[in-house]
Amino acid sequence: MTTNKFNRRTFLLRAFTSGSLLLLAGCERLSRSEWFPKVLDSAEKLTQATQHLIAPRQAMAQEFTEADLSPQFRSNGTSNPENPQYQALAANSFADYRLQVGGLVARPTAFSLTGLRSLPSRTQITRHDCVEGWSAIGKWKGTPLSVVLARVQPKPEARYVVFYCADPMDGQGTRYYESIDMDDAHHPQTILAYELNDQPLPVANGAPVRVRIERQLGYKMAKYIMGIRLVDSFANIGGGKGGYWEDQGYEWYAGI
Ligand SMILES: Nc1nc2c(c(=O)[nH]1)N[C@H]1C(S)=C(S)[C@@H](COP(=O)(O)O)O[C@H]1N2
Ligand SMILES: [Mo]
Repeated sequence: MTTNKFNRRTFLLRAFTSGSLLLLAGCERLSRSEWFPKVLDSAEKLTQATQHLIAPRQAMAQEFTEADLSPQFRSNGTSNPENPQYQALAANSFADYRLQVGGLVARPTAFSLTGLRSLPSRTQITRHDCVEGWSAIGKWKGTPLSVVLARVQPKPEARYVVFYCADPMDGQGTRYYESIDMDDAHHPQTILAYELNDQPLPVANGAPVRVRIERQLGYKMAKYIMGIRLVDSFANIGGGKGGYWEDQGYEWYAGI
């Protein structure tokens, strides 16, 4: 049984990576054979690597060069959270900051800024597109979210990653928050950024940590991240739509 599954998986991996016309012919023939539908049934059991190969969502966002950098990366939305706890952390250069990662994970962990910086990092020069109609190219450095997830070990039922931010959005205790699914969470360009243009992330752009999700619009890229939770639903979080702007009517999936 196990050997059988392995063979099918190996076959599919080869088929999907071969990129040949023979494959198409093969698929047509296979679809009429008896066991092919069974393979499709077990599609969810395919390795994540295989899914990435076949899912266009996993394509990389364009990356640019230093020559393309915008002279200045503007700030939008909150530029300095009116939150006493945040202000106290900022006053001490975020030495006491702890990124709390919990929810549906086997090992809830609090990461200091030094701790995050000591993990493997990724640097990328990308274009940020805001729905309000402006773009800017910036150079971001940070910890791939996949690295952090590997540390905390998401449980199988985890479906979304929710980012909880420091900035109050009204007088009622509503704070900015956002969420993405596990595909975006594992995308190589999804990073917890702590540097912008070779400098520690400025407060105006989300210090000490903000997320970059390069295939989505600007409002997905939560700034001032204080906590991350893995959940199986966001029905009971905020207005239940998966983000502050989503609760006001924006699309949850803001792919570009
Ligand atoms: N916590 C928080 N994150 C946020 C926002 C915000 O107001 N608060 N604004 C969003 C929007 S609409 C955009 S376009 C970008 C702006 O990022 P920037 O300030 O680095 O330009 O952050 C996004 N993330
Ligand atoms: Mo935006």
